[in-house]
Amino acid sequence: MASVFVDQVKVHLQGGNGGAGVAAFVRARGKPKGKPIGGDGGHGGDAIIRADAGMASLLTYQRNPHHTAGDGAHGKGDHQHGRRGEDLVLPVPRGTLIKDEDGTVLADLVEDGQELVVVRGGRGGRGNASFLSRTRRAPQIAEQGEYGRTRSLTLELKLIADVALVGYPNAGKSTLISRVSAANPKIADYPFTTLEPNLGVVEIDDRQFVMADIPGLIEGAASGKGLGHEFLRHVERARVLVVLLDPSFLQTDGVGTQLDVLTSELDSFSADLARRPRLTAISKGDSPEADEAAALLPDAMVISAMTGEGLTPFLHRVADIVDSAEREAPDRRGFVLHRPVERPITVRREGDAWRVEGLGAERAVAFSDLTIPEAADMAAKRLSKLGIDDLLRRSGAVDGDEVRIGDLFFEFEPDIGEEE
Ligand SMILES: Nc1nc2c(ncn2[C@@H]2O[C@H](COP(=O)(O)OP(=O)(O)OP(=O)(O)O)[C@@H](O)[C@H]2O)c(=O)[nH]1
Ligand SMILES: [Mg+2]
Repeated sequence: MASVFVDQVKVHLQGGNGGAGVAAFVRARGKPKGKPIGGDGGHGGDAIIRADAGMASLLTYQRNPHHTAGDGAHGKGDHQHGRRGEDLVLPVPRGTLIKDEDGTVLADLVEDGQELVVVRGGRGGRGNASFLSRTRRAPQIAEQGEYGRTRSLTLELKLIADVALVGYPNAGKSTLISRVSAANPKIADYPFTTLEPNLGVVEIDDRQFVMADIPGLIEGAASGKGLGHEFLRHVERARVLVVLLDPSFLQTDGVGTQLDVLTSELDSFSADLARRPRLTAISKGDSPEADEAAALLPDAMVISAMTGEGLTPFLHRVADIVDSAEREAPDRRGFVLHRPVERPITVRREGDAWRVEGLGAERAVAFSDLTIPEAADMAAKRLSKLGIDDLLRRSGAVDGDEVRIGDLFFEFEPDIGEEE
């Protein structure tokens, strides 16, 4: 159980490329131009992030952060459309937050199967059969497939534990979890032995809950001292907190002070955490100082992970509080934000030229062969319709300037295509 706990990774995902449409004709006797029969390219596969109850950590993405969805196949003659590219599905543990590069939370995947399409595959290009119209009987043109986009995202896992053990360094948290569950964290008589949270399933009679052992907290933890701040995020998701106080000579603060410090750190971290049900326990009940501590805090339960003293009633009490917390606040629902992934069209200087960016602009010129007058004409009309001529002119472009869209370089001639 004491596996390495990766809780934040950056992934770089790419949608599949769209397949190209094709320009093809079938020649029928007596019809010199032939009938267009070029099929469309298939769309590229999407990149999808999906919560999966079988996943325990984000470790695999730390080792391997780059993933790409399948490409769409090219269209063929005879009206055959290319096959759609295969979707890329990344399974993540429940409780994973997805953030974009600005830090905006896009989804909080809590339930098994909950998913978010994070990158759409590139669109397949249309074949010339799609351009057939009453005025265009023999279209020579076909579109290219769109490139799959790349997107970098941060995945962040917050533990989903029923109970989190909160206490000073050395309070005996790791010893306790190793005694009551299969978790097997490192234990030592120096502070900050635990650097990463450990999860363990606790079973008592026929009851069961998940306990988290987190690194020790010290005064100022909520504002970043020690290891505290980082790990209080994990505590946030636990339904119940067990505040574990250490009566032994290892601590300079007495149990009363420990309780005050821990309480104020939890409360100042978040209002949400301040309302969390809590149980206070004194650890190391076998130690010579335990009786004195117990007399100071008569409401606290006294336990010893070493001898097992008090553990059975303690675990039942924890299970009771978990049960009632569960009844009051059923599972938190995750959410998925649906927002347009397309960026608006922008123009910027690139050396002496103008670079136009945005999916719409790239789509407008994505023909397989722009030397065909028909294709060039249609591209110019699309650009003008999107307002790109205006945008360029407002940015300061003049006739004859070089304009770049995707891989395409051409001269700015704002009059083309403006009649329609
Ligand atoms: N006598 C006695 N000693 C204990 C008991 N539980 C833990 N200890 C000792 O206390 C010391 C600290 O134990 P840990 O379990 O590593 O403490 P921790 O709270 O996980 O510490 P950090 O990970 O540093 O925050 C070790 O030397 C343990 O052997 C107990 O019930 N009785
Ligand atoms: Mg520990």
